[in-house]
Amino acid sequence: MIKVYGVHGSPFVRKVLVALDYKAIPYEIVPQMPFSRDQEYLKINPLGKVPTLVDGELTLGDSKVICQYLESAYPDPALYPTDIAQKAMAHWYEDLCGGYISELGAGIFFQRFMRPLAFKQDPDEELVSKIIEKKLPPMLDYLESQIPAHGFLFGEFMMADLCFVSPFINAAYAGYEVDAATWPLMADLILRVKDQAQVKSVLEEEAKALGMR
Ligand SMILES: N[C@@H](CCC(=O)N[C@@H](CS)C(=O)NCC(=O)O)C(=O)O
Repeated sequence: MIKVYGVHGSPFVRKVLVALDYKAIPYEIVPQMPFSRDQEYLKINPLGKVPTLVDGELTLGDSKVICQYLESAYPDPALYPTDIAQKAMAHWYEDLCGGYISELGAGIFFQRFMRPLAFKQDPDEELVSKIIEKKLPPMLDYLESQIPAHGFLFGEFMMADLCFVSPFINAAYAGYEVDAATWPLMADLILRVKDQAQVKSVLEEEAKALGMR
């Protein structure tokens, strides 16, 4: 059976679990904390990051690569568009949201959620304000400009929709909500993605793991 190394709460682990659930592929989660520098784990993922997916002889250590592998190996139901230009856009969205925008969401999450909880330190509110007031608005303006008035980014729910929303799920754990008056399409997409059955069930597990339920 496929193994996923990681923990609930990571936006990258979330992508992989949603993809597996969406495609109804059985898997087990092997609990693995990020930043642990666990020597055994570094043997299968030298970066020490989560997730890592192990499928028989195959070991992959990056959520984007994992999701693309799952899409090729288990194409139905699809989580990426087949049209070449749309697929390229989906990959661009995944890079942007899993890279820079995810770092911004993680910044808020780390300062306001992890720092007090795990390290008993006060959050750096100056840093958080800079993210919320200066860095996120141009990103949200861009995301807002990409969302159609109806349906999901490519019609049906796909990985790109989860990538748009995921950094803001983590930021919301730390009390940040996207302002629906300024970015109405984005605020609505967040609600609709969170309401997808497979996303909902992974988020329920996250809430338990993060002590919210
Ligand atoms: N590009 C990687 C990023 C994974 C990542 O940064 N995961 C975080 C947890 S949310 C991590 O393991 N951080 C530990 C570290 O940076 O050492 C992916 O998409 O899987």
